[in-house]
Amino acid sequence: MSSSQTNDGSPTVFGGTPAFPEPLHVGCPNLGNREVMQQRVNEIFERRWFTNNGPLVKEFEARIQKWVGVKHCVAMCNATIALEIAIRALELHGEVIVPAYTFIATAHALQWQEITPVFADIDPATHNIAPETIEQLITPRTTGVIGVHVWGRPCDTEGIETIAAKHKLKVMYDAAHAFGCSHLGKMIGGFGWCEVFSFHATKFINSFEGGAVVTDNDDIAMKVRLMRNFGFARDDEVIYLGTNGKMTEICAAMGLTSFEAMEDIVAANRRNYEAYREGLKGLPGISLREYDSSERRNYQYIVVKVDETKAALNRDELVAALRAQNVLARKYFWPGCHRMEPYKSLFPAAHLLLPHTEKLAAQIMVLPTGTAVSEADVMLVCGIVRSAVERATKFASPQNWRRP
Ligand code: T4K
Repeated sequence: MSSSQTNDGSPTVFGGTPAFPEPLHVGCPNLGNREVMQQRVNEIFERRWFTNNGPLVKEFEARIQKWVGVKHCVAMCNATIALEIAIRALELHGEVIVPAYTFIATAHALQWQEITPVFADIDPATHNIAPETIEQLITPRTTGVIGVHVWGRPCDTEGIETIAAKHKLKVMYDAAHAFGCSHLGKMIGGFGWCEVFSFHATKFINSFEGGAVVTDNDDIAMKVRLMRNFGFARDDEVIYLGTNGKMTEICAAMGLTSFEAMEDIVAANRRNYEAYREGLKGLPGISLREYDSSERRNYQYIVVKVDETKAALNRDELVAALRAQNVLARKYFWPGCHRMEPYKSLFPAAHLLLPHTEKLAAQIMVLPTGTAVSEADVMLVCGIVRSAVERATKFASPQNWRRP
């Protein structure tokens, strides 16, 4: 028995030593083979080629391209810059429809370039943009739609693209969560005009910081490559407006190392997901978002919905109970982009059109997983959730309301 457990093996949920002596993070990075990584770093030093489309960046792009099955992969310093560059390459302007239930970077990538993000509601069953909400948001200024494959679950690409085609809108996807996932038998990365992956430290595959635009469209790829490197076509010749979106060699080294560990990472994520499923089974008001195993999934996010009408405690109370035990559960994507600046000042009434986003953002918490989290850790986390829910239920039950 560890010091973090009581005599009966259950975690010390209320008071006492935290169940975990060190914080258990959501998004603790997956490492890959450290020796191989160190070897790559040594080679970078020997070559003295640190950035500007070096050999490891080219290798990383070639491997992503092949794995995803697209013609082009352009690696970048992060997904936010990749989104901004992709948006420019598609020549989006005016208004672009995006879900409010996403990481703030999706909206900021538009607003940063003075394009108005118009927030659409989600389908509460999938957490993704609901195609039927898109049409009512289209105005003469609308030029595109950005779907987000939230938690790696693919958007309803057919639904979105049918509406977009009808209104001559361009569609791209924020696939920050969805590397290694498939949809209708095809890898994510091959949908829309282009898609954007994130390789941030907290992601399924990571390059410390990193991202990529993937596309089958030669023209988009050419523009994205130019914009990534200040618009340089060759030495001393700038032919396009650009910025600095380049991925460094050290990031590509990590990206390759992480890519090679992909199957181990999926296996650890899947093992933890199954353990959470078992450990949270039957708890009133607690539902784990299920993965559809008929397609490729990365199992990177453990997403739990807390229904306070059944659990007798709300999401924030449960997150507080977990944090007291050093389990740093996260409330992604609370409170929704529309309730963050500058959007809440720009569109103070946006929430009126976003009932599902509002409800879900208040109910979801994300729990730790990845190669740094063991099955035993998962069982302990589930024990904390179970104790918190059982205790809340006990206090909420009418027989406990009587005076002693
Ligand atoms: N689109 C979507 C849909 C996204 O979710 C994101 C990013 C983007 C676009 C933009 O991609 P990038 O430009 O970042 O490539 C985190 C990540 O920073 C962010 O990449 C991610 N989505 C988002 C969902 O989560 P924060 O603000 O919660 O980050 P932070 O620093 O709190 O880290 C999350 C947890 O990870 C912490 O509890 C600590 C742990 N952690 C973090 C780092 C960096 C570690 O244990 N080790 C580490 O090295 O946004």
